[in-house]
Amino acid sequence: MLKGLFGRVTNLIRGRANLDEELMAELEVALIEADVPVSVAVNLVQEARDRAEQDHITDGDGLLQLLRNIIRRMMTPYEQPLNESLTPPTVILMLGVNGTGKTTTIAKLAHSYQQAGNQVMMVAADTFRAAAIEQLEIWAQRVGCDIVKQKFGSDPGAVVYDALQAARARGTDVVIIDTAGRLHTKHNLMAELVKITRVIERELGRPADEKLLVLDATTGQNALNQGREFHSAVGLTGLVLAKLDSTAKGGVALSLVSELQVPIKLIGLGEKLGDLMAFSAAQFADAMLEG
Ligand SMILES: Nc1nc2c(ncn2[C@@H]2O[C@H](COP(=O)(O)OP(=O)(O)OP(=O)(O)O)[C@@H](O)[C@H]2O)c(=O)[nH]1
Ligand SMILES: [Mg+2]
Repeated sequence: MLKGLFGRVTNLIRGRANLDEELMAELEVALIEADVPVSVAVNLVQEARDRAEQDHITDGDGLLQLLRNIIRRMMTPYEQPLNESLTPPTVILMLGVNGTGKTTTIAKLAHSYQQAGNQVMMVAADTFRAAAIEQLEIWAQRVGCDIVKQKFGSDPGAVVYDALQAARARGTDVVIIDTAGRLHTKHNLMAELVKITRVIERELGRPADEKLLVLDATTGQNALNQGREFHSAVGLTGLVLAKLDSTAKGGVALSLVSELQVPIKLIGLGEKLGDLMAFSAAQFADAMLEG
């Protein structure tokens, strides 16, 4: 499902009989064009050059394997499982600007927790759009999980408060909260999200177990800017890279971790309930540079 994230890089190198400086320069350009930040691309190529010399690697396929290893090592610290609370419920706050894939990711995640035998509750705290509440309801029905909602326009903090009370009363295992991706202003949005995190902290006596930012992997630099803003506002615990099935520019993942130093917890690979995977550095590196 996950492949060819570095299509051009792979095609450039595969089958080359020897490695010259021209190829290394082209490699750097191809990495940058796949959304790898310039400084990271320069370091990657330098490390590849040094190791190729050390290990007497002289052809393209050997270089591809080298790059896979380097990228895997770079990404491994950012491969971490979802935090789960020892005292239920585990609370997951899903964040992200509009259209990145929040609601779809919530549905996929709820499905996966349900399949594993957990009792799941969705929380409709995107009260800014009436359609957002309806969408989440449809997903909750499909997944067969609980949902807590209020009227369109109600206070999201109050929705979350009610939901946490209900989750305790019902013995819910996992609570997944949908939030708005857009309000009248960006300032209002961030203020509201911070307020939600405070309600959770007050009710649980600890922060949310996960504050996940959903990013659209096809948006490159925008994803990075969103990452910076949300991280500085609420302190993210992880990233979700949605729509990785729709891009040949997987470099955004390298860019995000090198800049934010926040783990990538999940990746989205399509629109169906089953299209969600835990992030794996090894799989990612292999997919980026297919053999
Ligand atoms: N190909 C692909 N499409 C996805 C993926 N995740 C979500 N989508 C699609 O992206 C679009 C937006 O997804 P939503 O889940 O509604 O996004 P959202 O962040 O909740 O958007 P708002 O509620 O408008 O803020 C939908 O058409 C989804 O089907 C994915 O991993 N791959
Ligand atoms: Mg939504």
